[in-house]
Amino acid sequence: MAEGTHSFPSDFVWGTATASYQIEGAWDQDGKGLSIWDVFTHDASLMQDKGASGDVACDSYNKYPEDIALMKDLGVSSYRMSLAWPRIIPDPISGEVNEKGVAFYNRVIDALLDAGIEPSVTLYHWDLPLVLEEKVGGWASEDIIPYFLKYADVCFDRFGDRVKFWITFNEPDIFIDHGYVLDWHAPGRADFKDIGPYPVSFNVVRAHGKAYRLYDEKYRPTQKGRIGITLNCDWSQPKDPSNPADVEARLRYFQIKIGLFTNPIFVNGDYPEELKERISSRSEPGKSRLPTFTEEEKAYLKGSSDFFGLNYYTTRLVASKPMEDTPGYLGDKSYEGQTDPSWPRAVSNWLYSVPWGLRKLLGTIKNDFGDPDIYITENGFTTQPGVLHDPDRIQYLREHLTELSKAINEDKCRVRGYYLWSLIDNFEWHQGYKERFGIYSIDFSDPARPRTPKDSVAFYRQVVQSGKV
Ligand code: GBH
Repeated sequence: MAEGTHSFPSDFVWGTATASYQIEGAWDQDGKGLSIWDVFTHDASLMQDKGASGDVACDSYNKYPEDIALMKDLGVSSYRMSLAWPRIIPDPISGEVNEKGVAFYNRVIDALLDAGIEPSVTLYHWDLPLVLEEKVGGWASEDIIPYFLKYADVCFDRFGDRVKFWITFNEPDIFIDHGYVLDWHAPGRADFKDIGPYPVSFNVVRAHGKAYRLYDEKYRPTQKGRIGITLNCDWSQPKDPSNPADVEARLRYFQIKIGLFTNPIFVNGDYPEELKERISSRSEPGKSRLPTFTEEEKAYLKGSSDFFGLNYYTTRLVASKPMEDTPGYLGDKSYEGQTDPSWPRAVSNWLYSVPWGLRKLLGTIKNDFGDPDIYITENGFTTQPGVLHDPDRIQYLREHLTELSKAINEDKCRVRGYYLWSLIDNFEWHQGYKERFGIYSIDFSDPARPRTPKDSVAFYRQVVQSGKV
C-alpha cells in the first residue's frame, strides 16, 4: 500500500503520553510525600529489574522544558501527563496542600500552553500516597474515596482554569490486577487472589463516579472541560469462533477485564447480568463476591464519562478452559488467553503486534457503549535499551494508525485523538528500564539524562504534520 493514503480528520488530536512516577524523578524533593511505588521499588523484592526505581527516572521534574521542546518540534497539539498525588497532598490525612508541588505543575501547564500544547491530565496513574495504603487500606477500603475526592477537588480548583481534559483513573483494571490480585505492582498485596478484584474495583469505580459528579456540578459550568476514564483493553478474539464455548469465554474475558467499569459507566450503572449471575452462583449463598450497587450509586455512575479513554497494545485469542470446580476468581474466569506464533513481538513478553485487533475493539466500543467519543490515550511498542533504529516500532505504529484511520473513516468510530506511548523512554514499572517505549531514547546511566531521537520520531512527526499515514 502506498504511503500517506490513510487520512485523519483535520481536528484530530495528536499527542504523546507519559506518567508522573515513570518520568519525573525528584522522589523526595520540594516536600513530596512517599508513594506506594517509592517503597515498592526501594524494597526491590518484588521488582524484576532489581534496584530500578523512579527516584530520578527521566528527571523530568527538572527537565520538563526540554520535553516540551521535543513535543513542539513533533508538532503535537496535546500532552497526556499525570499528577503525582503525594506531590500535591503529601499527607492526605492532614490534607495540607504542598504549594511547591502545585507550583511545579503550574510551571509545566503554563509552559505547555505557551508552546501551543493542551495538557490532558490524569489524576491517578498509580502513585498512591503511602499513608493511604498504610493507614486507610488503599483501594481495598472504601474509606479512601473521600480522600480521592479531596485531591480531585484541589486539582480542579488549582489547575482547571487551564486544564480542559481530565482523566480520573488510568487503567484501574490493570493496577487492581497487578497490585491486589497479583504482586507485580505496588502495593504488591495479592490478597484478592481468591476473592477476585471485585471489592477493589467496586471502590475505584465509585471514586471515579463521584469525582465525575464533583467536576460536573462544581466546576464544569465555569471551566467547561471534559472528564472521563481510561481503560486498558486487549482485543479478545474467540480462538475458534465456531465454538460456542470459546465465544462465551471471550465474553467472560471482556466482562471480567473491563466490564466491571464499562458496564456501570457506559451502559446502565450496574454490572453485566451474566457476571452478576456467574459470580453469585460461585460464591457462598447470599454473599456474592461481586458487590451490589445501591440505586443512588447506579444513578451517579451511569453516564459518568464524557469520552472513552482507551489504552490499546495487543490482542489475545481466548479459549474456554473449563475450571468450574476451581473455587474463587480463577474458576470465575475459566478462560485462557493465547497468542498466534505469526504475530510480531516486542521486547515486552506480553506485547504482540495485532493491528486488526484495534479496529475490532473500536467497533465493539462503538456498538456496546453508546457510540462514545473515543481517545486512544496510549498505544506503543518496546525495543531494547539504546536502540535508535527502530523499524519494528515504526511498523507497529504505521499499521495501528492505518487500522485506526479505517475505523474512523469506514466504520465511523468517533475517535477524536491518539496519544503515542511514550514520548521518552521511562520507568516501565516492575520491568524497570529493561524495556523501552520512548520515541526518544534516554541514557539512564548519564546523570544529565540526554534525550536522543529514535528513527520513529521522524515517522511520527510526518504523520502528525500531514494528518496522514
Ligand atoms: C500501560 O499499561 C500503562 O498505563 C503505562 O503506564 C505503561 O508504561 C504502558 O502501558 C506499558 O506497559 O510483563 O507480563 O508482567 C498497559 C498494561 C501493564 C499490561 C504491564 C502488561 C505487564 C505484564 N500493561 N503488564 S508482564
